[in-house]
Amino acid sequence: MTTRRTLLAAAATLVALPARARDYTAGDLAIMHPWTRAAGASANGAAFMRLRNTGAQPDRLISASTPAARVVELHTMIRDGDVMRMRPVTDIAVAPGQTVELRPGGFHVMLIGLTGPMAQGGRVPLTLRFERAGEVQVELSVEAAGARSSGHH
Ligand SMILES: [Cu+2]
Repeated sequence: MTTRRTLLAAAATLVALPARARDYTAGDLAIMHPWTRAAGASANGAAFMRLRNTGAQPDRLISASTPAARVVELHTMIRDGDVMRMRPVTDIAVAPGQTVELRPGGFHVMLIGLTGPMAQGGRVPLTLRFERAGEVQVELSVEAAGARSSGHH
């Protein structure tokens, strides 16, 4: 795993990405590349990341908060006929040995009512609360408004 991470870091350096999302750890959980999209004040936003459970116990993301939004919810996307709709979920489970991806079109942390603009290239603080790993502070790297990924995948 260490070798793989080193290779990823080297690849990121070569590509010279505009905004670099960081990785975080909390107990047995790795929170990788947390990111969001540029958006104006009072709009809604969404945060994405990968969650990897390297331990032997299940864990769950149970809530999140940020000063950047009035309300923060955990959402998934469900197919409703031929449209995709967002739906709140009570938690996002991360089983032992699993990696769960929060990404456009799937699970995301919904940022409702941004308290200010999120500018591309900036960083936005986000507190994640896990059932086992507890509270983790991360920073979202703000990518372009229409970005489909953090550019690290
Ligand atoms: Cu949503």
